[in-house]
Amino acid sequence: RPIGVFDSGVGGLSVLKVLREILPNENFIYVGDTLRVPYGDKEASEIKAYTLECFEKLREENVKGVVLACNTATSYALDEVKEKFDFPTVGVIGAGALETTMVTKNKRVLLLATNATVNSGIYEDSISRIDSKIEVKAEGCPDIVKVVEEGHAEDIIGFSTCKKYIDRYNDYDYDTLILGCTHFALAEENIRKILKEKNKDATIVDPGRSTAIQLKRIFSELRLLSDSGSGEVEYFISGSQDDFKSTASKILRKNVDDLDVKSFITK
Ligand code: DGN
Repeated sequence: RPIGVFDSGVGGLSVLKVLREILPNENFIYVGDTLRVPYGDKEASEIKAYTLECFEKLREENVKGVVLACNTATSYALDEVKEKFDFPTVGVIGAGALETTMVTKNKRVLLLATNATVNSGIYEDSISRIDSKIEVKAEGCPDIVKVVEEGHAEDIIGFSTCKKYIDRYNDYDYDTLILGCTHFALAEENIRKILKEKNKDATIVDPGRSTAIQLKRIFSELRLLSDSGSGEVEYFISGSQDDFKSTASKILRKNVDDLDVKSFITK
């Protein structure tokens, strides 16, 4: 049975990439709610309802477990999906918060995320439960989601969009930057370049990557890992196939025709 990966859009592809590297003998089902992306400026009730609906699709595809590869959905819907679905689900925030506490030395952290994740305060809460002395400043960056969905994660448009937000913290002495939205991990190279231009020596934490590593450990303990898969991925998306294929092929550096993309209908 495949492992499910869910995001509101293409952001979860950053997590899928890592999962395929570290679990080459698994197959995957990717569900992206590209029709209703972004989730980041929606009400909590909507984020929950949409996430639950997409999990129904994952159940239909008979997944053995899911990575909730969206920080926004993790913030608002992780408890509910864990309660309602009997396969294990791993959210992206726990592992990211833990890694942050291990990485920061001066205990000053910058979090870039969606407005919804920032408003939930979930990173601050999770981090301060581990180390209450760590200060987190958080910035909602909706435009990064937008340009990444449009395929600009790695170009100059992605660069200037990320820079606009990071520039606001020139006077903040952070040593750790959290990519608190899976879309932002796709722009990591641009973000690294921006920090370098500023001579800013900050460690970048990608919670999606830490989560993939955590999932491998959890699934191995649950004896859910397979040795018969081959890294195949079936994509189910709710929006335009052409838009998804063009952005995903850039991100995955694959030929559009090699992507197995199907549509699913949302309510
Ligand atoms: N990729 C999602 C996240 O990690 O929060 C957010 C994208 C969105 O729907 N705004």
